[in-house]
Amino acid sequence: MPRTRRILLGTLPLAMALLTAGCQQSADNAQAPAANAADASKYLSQPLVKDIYTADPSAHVWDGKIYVYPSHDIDGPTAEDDLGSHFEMRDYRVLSMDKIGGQVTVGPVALDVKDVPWADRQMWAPDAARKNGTYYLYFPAKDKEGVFRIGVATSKDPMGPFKAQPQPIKGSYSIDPAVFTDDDGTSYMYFGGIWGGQLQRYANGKYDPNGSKTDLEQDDKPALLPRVAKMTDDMLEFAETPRPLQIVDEQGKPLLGGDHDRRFFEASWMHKYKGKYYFSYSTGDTHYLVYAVGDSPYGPFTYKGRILEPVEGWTTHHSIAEWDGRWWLFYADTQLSGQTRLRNVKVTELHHNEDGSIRTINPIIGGAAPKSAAH
Ligand code: FUB
Repeated sequence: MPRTRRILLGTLPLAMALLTAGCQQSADNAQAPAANAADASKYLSQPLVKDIYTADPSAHVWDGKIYVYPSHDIDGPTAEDDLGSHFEMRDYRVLSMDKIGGQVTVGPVALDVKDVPWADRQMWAPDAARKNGTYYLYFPAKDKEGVFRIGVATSKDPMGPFKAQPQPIKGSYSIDPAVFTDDDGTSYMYFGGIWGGQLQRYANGKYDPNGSKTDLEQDDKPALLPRVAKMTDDMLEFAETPRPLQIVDEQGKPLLGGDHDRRFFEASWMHKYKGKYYFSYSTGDTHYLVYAVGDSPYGPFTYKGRILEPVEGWTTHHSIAEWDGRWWLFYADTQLSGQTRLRNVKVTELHHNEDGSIRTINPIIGGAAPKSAAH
């Protein structure tokens, strides 16, 4: 199935969407999204910014302020395919806000692919971390050979500009880095993604350029797993060889490759709640955000359920952050454009139940989000 899922849109003018946005914005050199006539009222929340396209939001709260590190979507010439070749992003812009629902500032270019010596194209989903007054931007990009690596860039300002290290992180591969810092100050990177994210091409330990374009193609065998590695004290390298992060069902059995409703696809995120580790991710071609819970940052993690039903657009990618004593889900859909390659980030409240489970969110008001709608 191609990584494309166009939607039919209504006929309301863009002005209506702007009126119901609930957020203002400021931006340098902003690229205005095309007008879209979607009925804004059917969405659970509205785009955080409307003058550039953004996706894959990684949110952090630093000194009481909220910073969001998204992909910066652009309308490139490449046709849509299963490898995500149409996600042709070339730079990053950081969003910031003093409070949820407040004015959103869109920063200037924080890192451009032309300033990353090893990178060639496709600046995909980033994340950021802070340590000892330095901010670290982690990002996947294809190198000159077309292989995804993960790079790191540093700045003294959370909005950037960031300066990239000359080489990708040694031993890094695939996409979607998420860096989690535990209460003891140790940081871990979670990463990986199948299909266009190339994780399946490392099935035998090293990159196979002729490897599968999707997954292991063995539905009755354990699914491919995300990776985790502890970071070095300087946050610039892996302190150990990345290892697979086990995700099992309630019986302790590994999720299988054919279990597309639950198996890992991409978009790793980690948050800690009441002493438990919550690893969340996207199921990709079934379009769910789901989560699994464990007792250690290395797992194993037991699958627990869905966080978000399918959004409009093929991809779904999120982050979870605590602000002002409440938890928030940052996610994205294609409300503004109706096109998978041109997404817009959003935020909505996330609730943990008494038993630690997460209440499933439906991004469409009153929408049943039937599985058939996700294909
Ligand atoms: O935005 C490009 C890619 O699409 C991301 O890296 C994936 O997580 C998916 O959102």
